Parts: sequence; C-alpha cells; structure tokens
Amino acid sequence: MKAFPSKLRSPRLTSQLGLWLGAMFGVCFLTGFISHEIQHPASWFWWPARPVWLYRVTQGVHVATGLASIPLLAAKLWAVFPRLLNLPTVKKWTQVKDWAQLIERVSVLVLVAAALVQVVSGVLNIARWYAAMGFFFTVLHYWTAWVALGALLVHVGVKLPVIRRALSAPIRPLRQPPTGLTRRGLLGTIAATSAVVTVATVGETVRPLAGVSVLADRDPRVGPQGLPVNASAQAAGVRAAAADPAWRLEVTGPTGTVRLSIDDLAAMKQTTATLPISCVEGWSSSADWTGVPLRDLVALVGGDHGSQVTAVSLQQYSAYATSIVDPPHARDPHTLIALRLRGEPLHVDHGYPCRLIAPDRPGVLQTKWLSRLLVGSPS
Ligand SMILES: Nc1nc2c(c(=O)[nH]1)N[C@H]1C(S)=C(S)[C@@H](COP(=O)(O)O)O[C@H]1N2
Ligand SMILES: [Mo]
Repeated sequence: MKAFPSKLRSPRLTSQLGLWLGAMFGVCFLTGFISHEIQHPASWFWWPARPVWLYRVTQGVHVATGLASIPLLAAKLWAVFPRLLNLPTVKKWTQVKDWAQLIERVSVLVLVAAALVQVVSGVLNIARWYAAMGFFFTVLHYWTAWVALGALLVHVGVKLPVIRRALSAPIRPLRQPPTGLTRRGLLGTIAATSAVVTVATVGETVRPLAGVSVLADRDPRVGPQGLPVNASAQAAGVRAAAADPAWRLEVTGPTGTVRLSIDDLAAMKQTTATLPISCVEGWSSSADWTGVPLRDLVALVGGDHGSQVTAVSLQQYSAYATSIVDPPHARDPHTLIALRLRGEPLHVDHGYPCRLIAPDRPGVLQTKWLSRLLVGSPS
C-alpha cells in the first residue's frame, strides 16, 4: 500500500515504539488492576492503609501513563499503517497454510481495537461522561484491559525474532542524507508530545504543576473549602436530609446500636489528619480533616481490631452510596468520620453532617453524607 509513504518507517522504529508502548501499557495495566482490586477485592487481595499517598501515586501513574500512551499509539499505528490492513485473504479455512501468520494478524487487530477502546473510554471517564457510560465503564475498561494484555502477549511472542533483529542490527545509514525529519528527530518529537500531554494533565494530581496543566480536567485547588467536588449535595439529592436537625449517625455492632447527633460526635475525642482525596479519574487533593477516628466508633458498639465496617450514605440509588472499610483501614487511627475540613465545619458538598475519610483509598470509597455504620466481621 502506498498511502503515506515515508522513509522513516522501519522495523527498528516500529520495535522501538512498541517497546515504549509496551512499557507504558504494562505500568498502566498493573496500576489499573490494583485500583480494580481495591474496589472489588478478590479474597487473596490485601491493600494497606499506609503510606497514605500510595493510591494517590498508583492511580496518578495509571491515568498519566494512559494519557501519555496516546501519542505513542498514534505514532505506532502510523509506523505500521501500510501493513496494518494486509489481511491474509482466506477463502477456505482448510486452505490456510500459515496459521501463525493468521493468528498474528488477528491478534494485531484485536490489540489495536482494544487499545483504542481503552484510550477512548478512559478519556471519556476523565471527562466525566458518566451519563453516557455509568457502571458500564468499569466493566468495559476492566475486561478490555485483559483482552489487550492477551493480544499483546501473542503479538510480542510472534514478533520476538523480528524485534530482536531490528533492535540489535546496526543502524543502516540512509542512502541519501535525510531531508526534513530524521529518525531520531521523529522519536524525539513523539517523546516530546507524550511529555507535553503529561505535563498538561498531571497537575490535577501533582499540585505544584496545577498552574501549567492547561488540559487538566480538575484543578485540585478549586472548590468549596479549596477542594474539588464531583457530586454536589444538590446533584446527589441529599440537601434536605443533610440539613435535617433530626439527623443521627446510626452505628450498629455486636453489642447493639447507638444514635449520635452531630453534637455527640463533636463531643468525642477529635483527631486531625492530612489526607488526600484521590479520585479514580486521576485528580487528587490533600487537606486537613478533623473528626472522630472510626475505630473509636467501632469500639463503642463492641467491634475490635479485626472488624470490617460498611459505611452507608443518606444518598440513595447511587453506586457510591455505600463502601466497605476493610480491617487495615477500619483500625487505622487516621481513618476518620470527618466533621471538619481545614478547621471549618464540612461544606454540604463535602459531606456534611459527616463523611468517611481514610488513608490510602480511592476517592470513590470516601463516602459522603453518612447515615449509618455497620460494624461486623469481614465476609
Ligand atoms: N455519597 C457519596 N459519596 C461520595 C461520592 C458520591 O457521589 N456520593 N463521590 C465519591 C467520589 S467519586 C470522590 S472522588 C470523593 C470526592 O468527591 P467530591 O469531589 O464529590 O467530594 O467522594 C466520594 N464520596
Ligand atoms: Mo471519584
């Protein structure tokens, strides 16, 4: 195919881009897998409560590597484009001679499709197109990642000899001195584009870069009490319930149920901790939270070191309305039922009357507008 001819295309360029892309994908897959397991833990999975910033880093890396891979993916597709559509023509399956080649071709198509699905759905999620995707996103993004991984392993397995040859062969000088872009110039441009994408977005979680991250979807400094808000009390339909003077936090455990007013909670021993909200979408923001350590409430109803807590919101009909607090987090002294943010009573958009805030946990599990805590043993 003669479309887009370029002397810069070579097995070496393709292999080099593939190597970078593979490394990005590997890191992105691993950090994404961790995030998935924290939210839907398998029985073997365990996630610590410390260091408090660990999830903030893994999820920041997940979103950053995903975004930085977009220019690499575009370049890689460009590099192989003339051959991408070279499908072997199969008239009868019984006549297929080169099965290895056929499998390789199909795996490439699957890989390209899966990579595009991941990039597009990831970007749409960051842009908060929940209405269009909702719960569907997590399922799609998770399973497509496995499909991509499988196709990638097949692809690399089949191409290994070509990759080896391309990367170990001495660089063949071009017959004519290059006019325009050189190979090195092209690689440099691709790397620079990825770097620009990263710097332009990573400020949503790396605070010192917030000022230059022009493409960041969230400014980690903006919102009521200097903290971003995804779901407002209005949007969550909890304005009235949150303002009701009859509100009580209902805590149920092995020894029974206690109902605590906001004054009751404020009269208990208060702890202040600096903890980030680390949204799965990649933005994060740290602040001082003050409230009652969850473990004190656990003890109040007869729970102990091994207790698991289910936090339930006033909000209804939302996937974010409940969250499970596993023992490592439930017993951590900095896991709080927060009443105050930066020294002021919580803004209603941040979860007034009280919210859960725990170290090293995805934002989506930091349940706002609490109504009930159920203390039990891990299931
Ligand atoms: N009840 C409830 N709690 C919630 C949410 C929600 O929609 N409802 N959003 C979660 C998400 S996705 C994040 S990142 C954190 C911070 O969200 P905020 O920015 O809307 O406060 O709160 C979490 N707690
Ligand atoms: Mo979030």
